[in-house]
Amino acid sequence: MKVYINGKFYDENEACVSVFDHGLLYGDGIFEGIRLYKGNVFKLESHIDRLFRSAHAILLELPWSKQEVIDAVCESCRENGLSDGYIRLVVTRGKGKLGLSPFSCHDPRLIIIADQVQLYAQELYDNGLKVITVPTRRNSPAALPPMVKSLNYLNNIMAKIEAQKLGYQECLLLNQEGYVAECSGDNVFIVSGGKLITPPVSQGSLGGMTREAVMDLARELGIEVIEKQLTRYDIWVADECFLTGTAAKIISLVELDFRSIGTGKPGPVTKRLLEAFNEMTTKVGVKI
Ligand code: PXG
Repeated sequence: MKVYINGKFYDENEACVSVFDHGLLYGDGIFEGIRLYKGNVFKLESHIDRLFRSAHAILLELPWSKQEVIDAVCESCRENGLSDGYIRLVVTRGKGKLGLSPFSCHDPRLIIIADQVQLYAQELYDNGLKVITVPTRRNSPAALPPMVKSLNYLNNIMAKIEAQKLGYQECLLLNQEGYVAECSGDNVFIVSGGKLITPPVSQGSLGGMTREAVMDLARELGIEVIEKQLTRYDIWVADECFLTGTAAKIISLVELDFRSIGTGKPGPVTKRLLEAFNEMTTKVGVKI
């Protein structure tokens, strides 16, 4: 595999950054996870827009235009002969002096890894996922806004560890007020009374690309979409629940905190949305 760093491709064993890169020293940087479906990069412009918003939020000036980053992503896919896969885009603050100040860093690194994606096992798509709420709360937007896709993912990692130690693959995180925020790397939806409901991103989640796509698809299918605050109870008593994310796509959640959700099996609205989503991903996107 060839890895792109600032305009050049390196063999995966030779692709590296300095140990003085603040991305490593302080988690000072940002990233994107993007999917390639049948030669089409899904929502590429939207991902790059989000990357630039994340950069703006952490006062990281990117020396590349959006188009240059888009071209680099497509080139990385071609270089690796990919037509389906996963693109991990990372921007680090770059090499600098020891100390928190980012102002000694003058050369950010743009790293692009184009690889295969690891999915949940098919069995979990067929039967749904069981999830537990963990004690770790989602970062407060007043500390590190969850809208920033930063290299500082310890909040999510701690939550994931807590779930895995208890034998679960994914977890639900609540916000500082105890309302539903999101899962460690996925947004949360419920179906209740035929309506699709998800917490607004202001409740402490990332504005997911898959989330956005699913909301658009639901509206096209005539399903009402509502953004409102949710409690764990709302999920326990929902007709259906599912998670959305670039890696997972759409996966049904059939149990939360030992309570089965709906029939305890993936529901009809979830299935319809997944079908519509799968159909769309092969048709839209930027051709590499
Ligand atoms: N919430 C969080 C905290 C995320 O990190 C999502 C929701 C879903 O957003 P998208 O835009 O993917 O629909 C994410 C996505 C990785 C990786 O390499 C992380 C994500 C996606 C893909 C890969 O760890 N996070």
